[in-house]
Amino acid sequence: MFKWFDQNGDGWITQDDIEKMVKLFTALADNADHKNKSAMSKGFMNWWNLLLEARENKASEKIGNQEFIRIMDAVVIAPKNFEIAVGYIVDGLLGALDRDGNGSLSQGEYVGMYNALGIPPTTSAEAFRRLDRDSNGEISRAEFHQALFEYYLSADPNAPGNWLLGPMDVLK
Ligand SMILES: [Ca+2]
Ligand SMILES: [Ca+2]
Ligand SMILES: [Ca+2]
Repeated sequence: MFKWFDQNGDGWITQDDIEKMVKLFTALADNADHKNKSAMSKGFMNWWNLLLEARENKASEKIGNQEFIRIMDAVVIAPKNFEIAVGYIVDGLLGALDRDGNGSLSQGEYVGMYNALGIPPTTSAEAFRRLDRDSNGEISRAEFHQALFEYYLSADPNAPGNWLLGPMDVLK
């Protein structure tokens, strides 16, 4: 994940990298979809501010790999922080992908994420099946959130949420 955030690959996360992540994610939304673009943008900026506030070396505004992992474990996964960082991004992402506006993701809408992020869609059908826990053919907001929490917090390698990691791995 650090490698993904470090968009220019210089071994540090800086505000430039976060702004590139924002561009990558907001490009998923329709041009006129300011609501979801702004949710994703706020989420990444809140995340960046959490990293900045918790960093040890206040003299420079950059975060290294070890410190990133430490702050993720100690600060970002606290429910209150997770919600305003990752939660905002997830809500904006779901809203942007939900083209028919019914509040959940069909398989076609879900695959849109793979295409837009440049992830080969080979695992998307399997991932969709696993994330759609009640097998009703749609990924609900609750199922999407649960997947994200498991992706970050679950120690169980078989947790369905880890299927989100599959596509993310491709980006490393
Ligand atoms: Ca960087
Ligand atoms: Ca939908
Ligand atoms: Ca479902």
